[in-house]
Amino acid sequence: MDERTADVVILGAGPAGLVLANLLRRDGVDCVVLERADREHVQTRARAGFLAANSVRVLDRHGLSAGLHERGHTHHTCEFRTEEGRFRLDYSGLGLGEQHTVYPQQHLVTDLLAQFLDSGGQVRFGAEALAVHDADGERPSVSVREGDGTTTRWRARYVAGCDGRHGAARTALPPTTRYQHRDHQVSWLGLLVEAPPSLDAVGYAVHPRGFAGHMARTATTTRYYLQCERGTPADAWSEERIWEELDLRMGAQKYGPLHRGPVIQRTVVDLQSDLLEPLRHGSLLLAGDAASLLSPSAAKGANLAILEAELLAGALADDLLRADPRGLDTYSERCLPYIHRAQAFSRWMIDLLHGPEGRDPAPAPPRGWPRADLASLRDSRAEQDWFAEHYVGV
Ligand code: RFL
Repeated sequence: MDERTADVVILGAGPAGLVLANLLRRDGVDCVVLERADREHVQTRARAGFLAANSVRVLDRHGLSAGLHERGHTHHTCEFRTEEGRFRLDYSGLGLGEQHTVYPQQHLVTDLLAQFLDSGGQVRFGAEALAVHDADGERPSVSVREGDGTTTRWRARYVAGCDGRHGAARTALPPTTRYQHRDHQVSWLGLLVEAPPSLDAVGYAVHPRGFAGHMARTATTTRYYLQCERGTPADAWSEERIWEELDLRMGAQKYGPLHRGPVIQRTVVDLQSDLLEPLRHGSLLLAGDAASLLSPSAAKGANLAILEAELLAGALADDLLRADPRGLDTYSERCLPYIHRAQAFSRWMIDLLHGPEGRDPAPAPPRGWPRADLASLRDSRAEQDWFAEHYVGV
């Protein structure tokens, strides 16, 4: 078997792996990124779009933000709709006064990849990590199936598991790892539509037929969500039915028509969250979705991934270049408060946006009937400040 070495082997070329790779390379740490998919796939996978102010600060700090400042746009308003009425919150004037930058994840990933490769960084596409070995010890290794079908073994000082929820890093964790998982019993049909945004705000519609959401992506694409029954296949609804449901739930008749266009991507997301604790197991460190999964209800996953990647990069550089292990020793405990807050807020958003129908009837929503929450969000400045701080923050 072919053997190779790098000080840090990074599994996965998503936001977590690529921010980490860029920061390590800039610090002069020897690293390689192993990515299961091909480059085209990685650069076109449409997922997140809302970057928190802190994510932009991290990317600014490390010279990784030129693309998002050039092509992204800031966003600071959300609109809640029910059958009874609607209200808007300009969250840039609430809480900490922060706003989002809308920049599709696939564009960010494309930028991060280009910067890493241009600086001489090494990404092996089509290289699937099969297993992480000896994570307990000082010389972990990763067995990898390369694109041509051959198997290689990468030896490292550290392995960074940035390979998402179904990656190899999670399977290398010992049984002592604490695993918390929550199924929120809600499913969304996520749609990417080739049409300009229909409103200048994130739209959240709480409707007896289920939740509907509207999120800008670019001048010509918009993401919509429709709550659907668990188990609904992604292609079950015709485009006609999709637009009927969106019109109805978003109150298009009352509040204005939605810009229609072809649905260019559809996926069903079962809203779930989980956490593997601690985030470090010997020489294996987790970041991004590999460490904790968040439901997309509050748009936190990519933002946590960026935050954790920066913390991990600093800790690895301190250890490898300056023989200072403190950052790695405390990596997990420094990340956990951010994860806990993001998960708590995402849960709160799920309760806010969904009625009891479509949810598991067993655990009652902790905050009661969601419209009471909506009313206090509409009327209470204290509630609005709290919302804004958590909505944009990580
Ligand atoms: P990623 O992006 O999943 O990247 C992991 C990479 O690892 C590769 N991989 C492997 N490579 C080698 N060997 C293996 N064995 C491998 N197994 C997997 C994969 O091919 C992939 O390239 O994880 P990362 O970097 O942790 O980033 C996490 C984010 O992608 C995720 O949290 C967000 O997309 C979540 N999310 C959102 N987050 C936000 O902050 N704001 C949003 O607006 C937002 N919208 C969303 C979202 C997620 C969504 N879905 C699809 C669940 C909207 C949606 C619809």
